[in-house]
Amino acid sequence: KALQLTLAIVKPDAVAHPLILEALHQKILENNFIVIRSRELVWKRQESERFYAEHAGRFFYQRLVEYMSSGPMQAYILARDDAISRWRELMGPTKVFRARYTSPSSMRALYGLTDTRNTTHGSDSVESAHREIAFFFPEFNVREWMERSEPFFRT
Ligand code: DAT
Ligand code: MG
Repeated sequence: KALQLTLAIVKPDAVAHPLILEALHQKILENNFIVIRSRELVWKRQESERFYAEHAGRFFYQRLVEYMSSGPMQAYILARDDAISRWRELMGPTKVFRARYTSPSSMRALYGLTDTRNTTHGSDSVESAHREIAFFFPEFNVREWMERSEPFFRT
């Protein structure tokens, strides 16, 4: 099966706890994701605003932007078949209380603090995955990686 790439973030609340970060890494590996790139970074407020521009004006936007620039986070390019939907399935629903009722073993159900501080991010479409990979890893060329490396990982 062909691999698909997605952009995943472990958000600041989860990076701040080493055991939670380790549990999330275990989830990544247990679920047969390949870590293609990984970097730690801290966003300036403007980067946070730009990444979440689609939510500008929503009641949680200021809170979200402030939180996402409040400390170190870890960003990953992950690969597997159906990576985008499989990663979002592991994350669980956006809202933590809903996650706890409907997907109690999801990452947000287990580790989420609030609807904003909800542990992880995952791209929601092929287009957003490409846009978000470019945002975090500007030197990474998706098309070139697919041509050169993807065949070697194919299962
Ligand atoms: P997701 O992260 O599941 O793709 P989204 O794209 O709708 O969700 O929203 C982006 C982030 O904004 C989300 O991870 C946390 C925050 N957010 C979304 N809806 C919220 C709400 N109702 N209350 C508080 N924060 C919210
Ligand atoms: Mg989203």
